[in-house]
Amino acid sequence: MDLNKIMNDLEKKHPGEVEYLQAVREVLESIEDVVNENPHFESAGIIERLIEPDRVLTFKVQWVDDNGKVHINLGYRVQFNNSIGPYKGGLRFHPSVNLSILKFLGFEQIFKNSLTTLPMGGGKGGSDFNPKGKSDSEIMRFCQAFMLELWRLIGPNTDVPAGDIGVGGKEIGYMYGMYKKLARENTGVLTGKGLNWGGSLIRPEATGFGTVYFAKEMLATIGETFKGKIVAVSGFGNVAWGATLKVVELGGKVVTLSGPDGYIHDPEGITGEKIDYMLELRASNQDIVAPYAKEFPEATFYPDAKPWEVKVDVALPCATQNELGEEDAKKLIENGCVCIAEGANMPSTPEAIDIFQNNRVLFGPGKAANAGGVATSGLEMTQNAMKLAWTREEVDEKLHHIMISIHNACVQYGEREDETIDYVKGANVAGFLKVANSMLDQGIA
Ligand code: NDP
Ligand code: 2IT
Repeated sequence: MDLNKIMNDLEKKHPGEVEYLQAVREVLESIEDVVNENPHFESAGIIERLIEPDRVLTFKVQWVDDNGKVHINLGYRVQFNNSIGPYKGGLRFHPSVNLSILKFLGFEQIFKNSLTTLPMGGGKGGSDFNPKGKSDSEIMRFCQAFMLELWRLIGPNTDVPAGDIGVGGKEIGYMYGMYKKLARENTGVLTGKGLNWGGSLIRPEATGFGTVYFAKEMLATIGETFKGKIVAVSGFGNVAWGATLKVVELGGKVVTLSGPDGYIHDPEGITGEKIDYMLELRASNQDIVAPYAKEFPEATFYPDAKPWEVKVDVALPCATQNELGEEDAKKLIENGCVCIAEGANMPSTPEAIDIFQNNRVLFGPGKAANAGGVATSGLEMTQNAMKLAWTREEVDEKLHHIMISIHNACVQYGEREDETIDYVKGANVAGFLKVANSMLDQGIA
């Protein structure tokens, strides 16, 4: 495989799509050997077919705010690859959303979903709509207008969206209500639904829980546990919340959370009512974390800074892409951090990843470490198909088992000669092989 040629061609076709090109390069670099060992992948054009989405759908979303003013946003759905199951992946509502970001997320989703062991292909969608500061009725009208276009493109056996940044249970509810009316059916077309109408227990917690289950397995490879560990978490959204809950349950101490305005350092640990307060902050729709330090005076707010400067044993980036750079990685290593597990998608830059890998610390990339969210979405689809609901314990046990199996797959394909584990390679190769072999089986259609 001529990696440079493939990347140059892709860049020419999609100039300026930096996040997408970054995500593709990272995967291709780590599967290069496997592709070269399997010439039939090359003759079937597997790589070229895999890096280009099946289709990209864009549409206009027009809605009216509470003052009667008309707004126009862009809506997208990127259907990337459905070799192992229906397209599956979240919807992101954030002003930064563009095609490059959704294509990177859709591409990552292919391998992540493959790792879950469940039959789900890769996709992603969203809008540049900014939910910040919007009233509930504005959010409802936007979600309805968005679904007015999206509903034709999705279905319980073709493409099943869920949440991501800016899309939680509330938005899924408004979108589901509109879908049901337009499609005249009541099916599991979205995941992350409310518990009363087809949602799964544990889905809200699943991404964060899964990240911590994965980190627990990583720590076990060096004879360590979460007990007594000091942990930095970034973000204060859905993933950060679930991760904090689980770290505390396993005996660790979470000392940071962050927002776009800066980070909070709480040396006493974020537990109990403080974790509940994260939900309140989030629900306030203001997206700032500074008020935490007013509510809990033992904490300090550091404006325009990142939590990676705090001395911790474990780091869980749970906010957004490229939020942890080279200098941050150096700082974490200098301070003795032994394990980084990505709750967010692609939060570490390529330079930061190199530093983690070269220093042989445990580094779990998002497509493995945060796969628990979509895995539990898959379990929600299973329950919907059976028209049954599992208990909390049943779902949690299945999620835990899936995270252990993803860890095993990373070890199988990522073990280095020095017996440490390259989780990036392990996750990419394991995820890739299942998809590539399915594409071969199904011919060029
Ligand atoms: P939420 O919307 O619940 O929370 C994310 C929040 O983090 C955003 O509102 C954003 O605020 C804030 N944020 C953005 N940039 C930064 C930053 N630099 N530092 C700190 N905070 C920041 O989203 P989720 O918790 O669902 O998603 C977080 C990450 O996890 C994303 O990368 C997502 O793709 C990933 N993920 C989510 C899954 C899920 O099931 N929800 C599953 C797997 C991965 P603002 O809007 O002000 O920029
Ligand atoms: O990035 C992700 O895996 C998600 N946002 C969850 C996707 C899903 O379909 O549950």
